[in-house]
Amino acid sequence: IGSTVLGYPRIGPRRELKRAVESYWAGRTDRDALLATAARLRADTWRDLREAGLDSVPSNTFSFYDQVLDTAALVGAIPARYRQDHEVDTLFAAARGTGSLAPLELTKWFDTNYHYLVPEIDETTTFALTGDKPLAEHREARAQGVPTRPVVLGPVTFLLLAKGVDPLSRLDELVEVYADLLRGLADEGVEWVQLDEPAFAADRSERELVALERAYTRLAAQSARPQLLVTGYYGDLGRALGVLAGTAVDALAVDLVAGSEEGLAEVTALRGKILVAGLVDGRNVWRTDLRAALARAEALRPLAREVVVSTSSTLLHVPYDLDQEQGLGEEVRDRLAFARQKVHEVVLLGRALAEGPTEEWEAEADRPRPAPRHDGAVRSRLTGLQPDARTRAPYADRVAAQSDLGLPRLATTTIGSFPQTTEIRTARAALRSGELDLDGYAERMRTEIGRVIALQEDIGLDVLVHGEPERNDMVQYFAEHLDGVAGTELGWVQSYGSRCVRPPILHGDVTRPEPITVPWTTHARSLTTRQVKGMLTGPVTILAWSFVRDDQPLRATADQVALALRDEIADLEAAGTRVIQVDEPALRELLPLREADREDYLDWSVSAFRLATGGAAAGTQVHTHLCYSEFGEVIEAIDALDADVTTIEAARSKMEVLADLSAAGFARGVGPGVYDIHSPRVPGEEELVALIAEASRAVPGDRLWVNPDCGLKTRAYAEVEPALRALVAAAKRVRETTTN
Ligand code: THG
Ligand code: ZN
Repeated sequence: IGSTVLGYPRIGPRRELKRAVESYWAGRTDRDALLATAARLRADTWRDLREAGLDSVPSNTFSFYDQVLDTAALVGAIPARYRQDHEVDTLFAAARGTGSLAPLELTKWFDTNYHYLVPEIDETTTFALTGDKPLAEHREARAQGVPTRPVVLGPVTFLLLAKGVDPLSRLDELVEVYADLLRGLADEGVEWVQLDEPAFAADRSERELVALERAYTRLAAQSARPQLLVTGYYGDLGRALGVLAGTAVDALAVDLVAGSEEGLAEVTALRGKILVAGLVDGRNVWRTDLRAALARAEALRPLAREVVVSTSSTLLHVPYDLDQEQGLGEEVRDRLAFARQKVHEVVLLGRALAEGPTEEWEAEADRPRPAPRHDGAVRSRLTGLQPDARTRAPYADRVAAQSDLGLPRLATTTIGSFPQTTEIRTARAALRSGELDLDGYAERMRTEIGRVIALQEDIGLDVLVHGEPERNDMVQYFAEHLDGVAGTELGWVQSYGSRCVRPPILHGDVTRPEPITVPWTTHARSLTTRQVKGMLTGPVTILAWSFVRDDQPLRATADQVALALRDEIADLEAAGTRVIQVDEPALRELLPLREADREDYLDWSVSAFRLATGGAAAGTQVHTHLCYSEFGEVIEAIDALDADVTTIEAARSKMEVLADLSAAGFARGVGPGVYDIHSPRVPGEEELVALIAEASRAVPGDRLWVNPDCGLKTRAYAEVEPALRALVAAAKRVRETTTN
């Protein structure tokens, strides 16, 4: 194979696919226009990868929405209820729902910031080869003169990601469909196929490893088939590597960035295989140290029949092209590589491995790499921290010190953001284009804050928020206001479907040049006598949704961010703010795939949160907010955050979290979300009364908060206002009819 990459971004260098798809959804363009844009994006990708000099170019890395959904369509596993006349409409119906149907469930893809649609497998699922996307795209590329290697999600990972009663029990049937697929590809002259099994970078049971062995023994035994490359990225394959090497598959890809060489030498069966060495980081944006990578590749040679250079994972998680960025300073730019630059690194390494270092390789390897921004002050502050810097006064003392906040039992609040209206977006666009100056912009934001405060007073909420009109994204906003962090102009990365994010780049020591949120919160407080919550994004979430420097432990970067937030909290307090929320929606997200790595992660993440909040006075009520319902594995960590009030997503998990929390001994304030903001549906007062009453049986009224389950920025006022009125009325009724 020589040199290759395991996958590539697909939204288009300027989000062309997002625009095409959303315009098709809105009925502004027809299907042919959508298909034409998609074909052009694929063609551009194959041409670029070919011209860059890759020996093996992947295909089937394109997707209209999600590759797991595509795989479901390929093997006949899209539930019949979604079926439409045209395949692309079926995909969109399953992904987005229809007037009468809810969509498939969307959830996080391993430990990345990408989200996939969860296949539903039940007794009505009949696996069959019902699509030809891998073959069709291979033909399309070949017509363009580019032979490609189709990439398909592997059968075992597909079933492990699916929901239903024991999907893995359907493996043998599914593997026969993959065998059909391989036969068809071989008939067409396809030489290599890549099957991705990232589920095996996480802990797997004996039964799951046996399933893996069974699947690949069968697929490799197929007589008419392309050569098989099996990957398992986002970490070490662990025992799965030996299992796969023991089958007759032809090549194995290992992630040498999230994982390591450790243990490869013991897998003697690897010696007969092609080893695809993932040396160029597929998930982060740093340039590769080519000398170190080449040395590692050389050292692998005795362990395999042939060594091929590749990326550690698909490049789906990094932006397209550094050359599109105009605003990055050289001291940052010269340390970066986006997808296109990473392809070039892979090509250079592949050639250097085959023929020895070329002049071009030397030049790139020696191109100076500026040192990260160094800030002695933040470093000495961290080394000189007092032992109690991460510990607040005992909870009972805090409760006493906060008693003058004047809050009722079953206090009501919201999570922080209010709807982002057209006026807000227009003002932001006008600021960007220069039509509006900073003062004019700030004036519009203050007007909006005034509106939101007046509305909350009228509704009768107890703890108000300023509504966050000035924030585009809760991480990007803070990143833009910190030193040591860079933003991009076109560094978009797919989050789910047509939705993208532009992760900031945490490239150097982080400091806060001046207060970030204080003027907005202070303005909001000046308009009301009620408490207004200060709103911050926590250090773990800032790291989780950014590209983070890899020259020091995450722990060290998290603590620097935490100190900036600690100072922001001190400034909010000094300005008179008594309630401050530090959001950590991503705490669960960043949880490592392997159990063995979790203790260390939970230790640094909880420590960083506590460093951010540990300077708050006893009389300051610290809130935190966590999204997503699967809290089981992190419940003790949530407790260890030691926040006075924790609001959580619970509407969809029917208050089950409350039981989990009390079982874990959680005894501080808690606000289980009482309605689902992800849906436009307005909850009725009666159902809210029932939910709040149920919650009040588990949590005493002075610790129970009543709130929606997440921020309101994606909703419209037409839904938000009646929903909040119902929420306040319901809380009041339960307050009057209960005594605990
Ligand atoms: N911010 C960031 N990362 C996130 C989330 C976030 N990761 C997890 C989760 N939330 C992902 N959810 C979304 C929800 C909406 C959008 C993206 C990710 C979204 N993006 C706009 C789009 O694609 O049109 C662009 C937003 C922008 O202009 O910045 O709607 O909340 N960092
Ligand atoms: Zn949330």
